[in-house]
Amino acid sequence: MKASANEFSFAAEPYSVQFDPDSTALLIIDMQRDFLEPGGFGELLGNDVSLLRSTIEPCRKILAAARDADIAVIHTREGHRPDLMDAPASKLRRGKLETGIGDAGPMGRVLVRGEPGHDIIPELAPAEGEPVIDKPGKGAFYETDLDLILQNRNIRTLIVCGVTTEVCVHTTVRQANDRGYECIVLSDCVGSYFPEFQRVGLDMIKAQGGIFGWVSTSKEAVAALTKSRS
Ligand code: TIU
Repeated sequence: MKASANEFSFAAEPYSVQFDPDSTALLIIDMQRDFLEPGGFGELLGNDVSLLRSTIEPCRKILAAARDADIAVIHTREGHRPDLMDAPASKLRRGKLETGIGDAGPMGRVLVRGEPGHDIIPELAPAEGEPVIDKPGKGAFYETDLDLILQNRNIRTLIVCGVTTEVCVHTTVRQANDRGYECIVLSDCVGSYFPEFQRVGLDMIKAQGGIFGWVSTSKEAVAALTKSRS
């Protein structure tokens, strides 16, 4: 429903949220082979990566809708320089992994930029003109130019997808919220290796009147974006 000039409404929890398509971006977090395919960082951490794959189809739908509606699209990837100089020693040590960050794995060196595992999955490959933010940390605002890119495009609202819900999605949403962005997280477009963390992670975003933002679904988001440009 159109609320005022260029203001549209999004069905969400804990209550519906207004957005202006010109100041809205779709932010897709770390939909990389390293997290979604066997042999990558996610599996080396001991996780069942198949749990994340249900996010691919809803992400594909919202990505197509955002492109059709001419909404800004931004992708992120977690990874490090080949010399690993941007990886804290604590991160390299963490987990006491036999094959860890920077080591050779089935998809190249684990979580290293330029390696096959670091790529975004082919289903969600970035299109020309869609910025890809390479981030060394969990949060997409940490030591990246994401904030600058959003400010230069006058973006105020972020529709957030990606993996994993309680790690990189949560860290990014918390960082965005403190910077004044309004985040709408799509429950079927974010995934966790832990079903309990998925549920609680989403509850934490929308609790207390939307303490970090809103939770909606790809269906609602596709409907809202389609309406905004019809
Ligand atoms: N391990 C895990 O759940 N996630 C990460 O390390 N990175 C992201 O969430 N992208």
